[in-house]
Amino acid sequence: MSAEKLFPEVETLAALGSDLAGTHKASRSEAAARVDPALVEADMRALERDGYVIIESLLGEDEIAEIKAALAPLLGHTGRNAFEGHKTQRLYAVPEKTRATDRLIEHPRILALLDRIFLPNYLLSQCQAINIMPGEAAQYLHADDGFYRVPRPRPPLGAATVWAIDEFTEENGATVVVPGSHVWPDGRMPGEDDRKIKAVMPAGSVVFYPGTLWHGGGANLSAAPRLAVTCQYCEPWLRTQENYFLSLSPETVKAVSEDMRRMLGYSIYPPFMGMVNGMHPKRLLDEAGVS
Ligand SMILES: O=C(O)CCC(=O)C(=O)O
Repeated sequence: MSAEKLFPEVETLAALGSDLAGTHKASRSEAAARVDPALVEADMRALERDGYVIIESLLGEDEIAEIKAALAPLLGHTGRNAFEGHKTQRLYAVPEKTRATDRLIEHPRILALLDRIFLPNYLLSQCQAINIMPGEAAQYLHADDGFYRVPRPRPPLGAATVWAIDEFTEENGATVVVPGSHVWPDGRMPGEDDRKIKAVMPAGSVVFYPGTLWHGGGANLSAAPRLAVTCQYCEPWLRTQENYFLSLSPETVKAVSEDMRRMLGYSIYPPFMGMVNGMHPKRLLDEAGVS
């Protein structure tokens, strides 16, 4: 399958002729639309070629410090199995617990890529903090959207970011990616001979990859933890990993931006997937006086 077909041009909003919503039409992020198209194009070419792109230093020192301070008291128990990592702290349902990471979830540079890859009104599938502690073994390699049982090779059904809140180094558990594995067919798994790259990057940087790319958390051979925040997104017609529809409080929905609300389920996949009592879910916000 050619690279172009892996990232087919998604329908424009205007082409979404089946959007029957009268008031709350499908929409995209205004901030993402303002990102320099040359940057988005370069990121897309890297994604098509390699299956991942590292975008360095998107966060300032103050932002990193704020995220660290917000996450530190929330991080506690370690993983329950080898996938989560027995020496890895994982914090789930992050949007319900802190606003400090919203800037990662809705970063315009990331949404600009998602706007190119997915249909309008794509969803946030999960957001978690991952703190890999010293002595942790490498996570087994996997492709994030493998649980959607649609044969590969195919366009991605999900996509992920891993944000380096601590610097990612060769030793401390930087995400390991398998370049080019996003185009592999079903049944092909990474072997010893396949090239693997550690996403070494300064704090405040992000590695972005489609859900079809083989990757995993690295082994932490250093003496310090490696803190990351990962956000995953999916097509608007798929089930999300975290069930935000049930788990978000009204206070959280009130506090987040329009872009976040849309990604958290206050949106439909036209013509009506996601409706509430036959109406657009944003009617609930209208009725509650949340603008
Ligand atoms: O922590 C990382 O670098 C990646 C973790 C990951 O891929 C996962 O938990 O699904």
